[in-house]
Amino acid sequence: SPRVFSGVQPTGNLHLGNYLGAIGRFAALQSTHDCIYCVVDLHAITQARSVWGGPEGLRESTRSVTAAYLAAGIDPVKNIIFNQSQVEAHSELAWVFNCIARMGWLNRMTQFKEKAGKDRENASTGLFAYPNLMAADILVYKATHVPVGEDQKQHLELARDIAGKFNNDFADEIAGQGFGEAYFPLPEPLIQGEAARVMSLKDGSKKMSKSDPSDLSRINLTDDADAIAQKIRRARTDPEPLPSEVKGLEGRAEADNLVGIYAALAGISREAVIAEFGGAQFSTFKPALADLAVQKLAPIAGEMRRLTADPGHIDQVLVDGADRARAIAEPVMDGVKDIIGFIRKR
Ligand code: AQP
Repeated sequence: SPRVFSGVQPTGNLHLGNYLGAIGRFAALQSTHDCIYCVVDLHAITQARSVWGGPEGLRESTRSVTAAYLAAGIDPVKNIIFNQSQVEAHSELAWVFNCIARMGWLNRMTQFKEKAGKDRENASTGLFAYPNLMAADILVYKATHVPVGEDQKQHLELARDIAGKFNNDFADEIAGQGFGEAYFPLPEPLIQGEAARVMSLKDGSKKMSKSDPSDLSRINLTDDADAIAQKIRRARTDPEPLPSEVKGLEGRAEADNLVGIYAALAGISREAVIAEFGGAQFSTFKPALADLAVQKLAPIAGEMRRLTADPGHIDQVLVDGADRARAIAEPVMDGVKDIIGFIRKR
């Protein structure tokens, strides 16, 4: 049956991009798929300590991402919710994939270039190998579908390349041990709908991001109604009113972003937003957008606050989820060991 895997890094404030591109879509998949949703704490430490906040910050963010999953309606009994570092197989398979992926493949990853910035010599080797760990996260469950924002598409293509190369390099052993033609499925991205890529409120050419130094560039899931309204009011726009047709948004990145956010929050198309607001000034559209954002986000923020007030409960959700995740991942990892020729206890 189709299996979904996705993850979010515990690296600080979750924002509207994380919600509309990822977390907000996760719950919808639980009726049709087996879903595994991970808090990828091993990924978080690929960046500077100041980004993930040190041990206290990491624990707090891990609980906060878990709370966001639960607040977004993901059922932790029907699905699996856990933090990555509790399931050792992620690290084990990532090492194998470090030996499958090629330097040339990783050299093409744009996220590394963006996150490493100018000081590439000083980036961690973990940040460089990040996509190999991400491939391991997905493939250690033989997941077939991965709901992510558009920014992760390139990493997913790399995961497919890694799965394909492993299947190919060990084709004889895979067949010989009765695993059939391929050991790993080639996972497919699920990138759907409006606002799969939410842009910064201050610069329509950059994605909304946790690590942007300007808090005005993003709407955090924990922002209150005043903060949301203020950030939308101060969002950068051009001076023209909204166009009367969607194609009039071309070349107007900031306007397009706000229309896309409205569409995604309302669960309608950009066309429907323009049908309602075409010709309107931003002084009319922005307050409507702020009201909608508050209406959609306030209940999630409230539920996250309620859940994080009881860290013991959240930690138990993660421990239980990790036990169930391990039960799937370990046999897959045992197969990898047998295929490669690592001797293990039987
Ligand atoms: N701006 C965005 N629009 C749509 N989707 C987005 N995602 C992130 N930013 C946007 C999606 O959120 C999921 C989790 O992302 P992550 O926390 O694992 O890491 P990230 O992609 O590096 O996200 P951030 O928030 O922008 O963090 P920093 O600042 O560290 O780079 C993913 O599915 C991602 O696609």
